Amino acid sequence: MNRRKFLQWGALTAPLLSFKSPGFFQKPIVVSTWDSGMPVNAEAWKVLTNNGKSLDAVEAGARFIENEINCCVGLGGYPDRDGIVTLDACIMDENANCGAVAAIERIKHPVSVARMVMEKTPHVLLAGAGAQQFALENGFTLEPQTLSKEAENAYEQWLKKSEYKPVINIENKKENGPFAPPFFEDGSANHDTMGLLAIDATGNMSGAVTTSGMAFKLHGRVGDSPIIGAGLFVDNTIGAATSSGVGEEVIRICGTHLVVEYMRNGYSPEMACKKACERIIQHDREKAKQIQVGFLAINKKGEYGAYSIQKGFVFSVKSNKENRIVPAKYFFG
Ligand code: SD4
Repeated sequence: MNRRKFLQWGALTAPLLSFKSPGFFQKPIVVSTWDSGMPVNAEAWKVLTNNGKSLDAVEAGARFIENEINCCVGLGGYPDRDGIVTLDACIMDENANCGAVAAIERIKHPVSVARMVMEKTPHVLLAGAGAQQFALENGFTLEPQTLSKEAENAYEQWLKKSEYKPVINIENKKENGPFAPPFFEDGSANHDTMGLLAIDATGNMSGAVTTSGMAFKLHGRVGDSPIIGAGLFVDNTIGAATSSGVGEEVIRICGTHLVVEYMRNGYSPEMACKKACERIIQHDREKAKQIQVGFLAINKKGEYGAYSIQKGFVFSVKSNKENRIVPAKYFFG
């Protein structure tokens, strides 16, 4: 392509690239996955309106939902195939500092362990028994190895068929109340994830993710949620993204890193999320029709947007002007 043609092409595509998402310039702001993000945002908002740092805000939001024993995030979540709850979490700040824990057991606040990995060690990710050991050495308490009542019921049901079958949009629990864990007669697999992104009053951006991962997974399975660049990515000069859904598909495309790179190339948060979903669909369209993946992103201006493969992905927004649940656009539904 010669220079003239290139410039013409640029002029034609510029309006597309500057496509505006439904959001508008604003800070502070916090966005989070699913409708269960509303009370999570409220918790983060307390920090943000107190001139707090975005890093403290996302940690506070994630801790709030980890505390909800009747929620599928945290120790109240559904177990793996062997009946054990294993948790994944990560956190990332405006200076590209990041920390994560994967497949950690019997620790109530994996997001805070992730933050400690970030702040106290030269590492990014600790897994399994080592992550638990690190948590215990740093003042966290070992919780009992029990399942919540709902998780136990679901696990018993699931054992009848023992079939690993992720359920699309299981996280959208409006019908069951904001925190009620979904319960299915046939024990079909459930999962849940809280991903949140915040910009504080100084304009700095952070993100956090916490999850019990896909229910009835193999013991030791790690999803996208604690993987920096898959379940979460923050570039303070550009924007941040988080994901929910079948983590293997997100890992395969380095999903949230891809979303941020699309924003770097001029796409709006919503278009960047759409293009990342497209990447998954391009790999295997028929398979993609059977699964859910949703991306949520925010850019430096405080514009936000999301996109999912299936209908039903929603996210929550809180700023000075908004406090609402927003449905994401989607490919199939
Ligand atoms: C995982 N991405 O473990 C997570 C699951 C999830 O809502 O997002 N659930 O693959």
